[in-house]
Amino acid sequence: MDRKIALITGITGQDGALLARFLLDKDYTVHGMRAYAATDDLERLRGGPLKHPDFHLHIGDMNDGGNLMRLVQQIRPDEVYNLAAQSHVGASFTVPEQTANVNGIGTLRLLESIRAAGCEKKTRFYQASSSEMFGNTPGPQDENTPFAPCSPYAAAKLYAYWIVKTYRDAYDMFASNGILFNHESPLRGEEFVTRKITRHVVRGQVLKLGNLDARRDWGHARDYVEGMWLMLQHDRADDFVLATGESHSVREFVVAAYAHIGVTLHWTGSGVDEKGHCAHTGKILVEIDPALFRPLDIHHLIGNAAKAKRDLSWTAKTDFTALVADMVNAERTLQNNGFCDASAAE
Ligand code: NDP
Ligand code: GDR
Repeated sequence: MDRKIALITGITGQDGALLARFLLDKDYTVHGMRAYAATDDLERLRGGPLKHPDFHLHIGDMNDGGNLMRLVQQIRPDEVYNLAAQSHVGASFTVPEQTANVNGIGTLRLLESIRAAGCEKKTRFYQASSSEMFGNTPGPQDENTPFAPCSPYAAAKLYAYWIVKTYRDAYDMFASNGILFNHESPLRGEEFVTRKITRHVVRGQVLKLGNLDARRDWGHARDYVEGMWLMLQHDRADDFVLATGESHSVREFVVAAYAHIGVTLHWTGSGVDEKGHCAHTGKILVEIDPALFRPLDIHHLIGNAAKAKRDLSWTAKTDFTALVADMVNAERTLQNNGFCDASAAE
């Protein structure tokens, strides 16, 4: 059988790097698209894909339709994984137009590129949709839960979700939405709360946070990239939630990360005056920074991935405690060696 060819947008991100490894292990030829960057942004790919003979890097931008068309025409991929995004929800309030362009219209540009290359019957398309689209609709959220986005990020992702469904129905394209709940790993960007927590905990730095009571359904990104692939191996295009079915607050994540290094936290005060102290020494370890609260936030996300279990035989394999342990351990390795190979952080 011929080797399959995959194109991954957002290759320099957490999921792009992990998916590239996963597909190379399955003997795919992998083409990764990265945005032009004046500085080196290939850190996450260094541990594996960059050295692999079947891995190819391309410069491309979700805001540049001509560039996307040339890439798709040249590569003629069997599978496209559209992971590129301005993915920070808080930042989307600061750069809403940029977010709409990349996350929303960018998806349309990529779908049109597939059509323009005459690949609409050949190429299977995965769209990185998000649990953020549910907003504050009560959970557990599944594929039938009404959407109620409450950030420019989620509104843009919802446009992309619908345009994927529209192209599936209008042009009979194999185009699927993975509605993924939060997934983390040692490769998570430092601007996201879990990685920010593990970095500060390991370095013993005072951790300044916003909303401690937000609850998220946190899984391990390694499990979720497998789910993306399974969606494109299914016998028909469809939409799937991937989640663990368990939720924890930001506060619980902090407590678990500190517990993993043997520190118990003691909380005092309330609201913006709340502080987390080391129960043993009294030293302040956690403070609230009002600037980190978002204009709107989601209080509680918890997913129901029963459909993915039934149709794809997918379940999240890594539980909350194991996820926290993996991230803290990897952070320690990074601090000690100045280098963290994600493949070592299993
Ligand atoms: P990251 O932020 O780590 O990666 C996003 C990637 O998109 C980066 O490589 C970034 O490059 C790239 N990108 C940004 N703008 C452009 C552009 N204009 N053109 C080309 N590339 C661009 O996100 P994750 O890996 O965590 O997530 C992958 C996808 O899944 C994203 O679409 C995200 O919104 C979505 N998602 C993620 C979830 C999670 O919990 N991780 C949950 C649900 C959905 P650069 O760094 O150079 O800007
Ligand atoms: P999220 O992840 O917004 O769920 O989006 P993030 O880790 O940014 O925030 C989770 C919750 O933590 C609260 N929070 C803080 N967040 C950050 N980043 N920094 C802080 O200091 C902080 N303090 C408290 C937030 O208010 C929020 O409630 C992620 C991204 O990967 C999206 O791209 C993806 O679609 C969703 O997950 C599912």
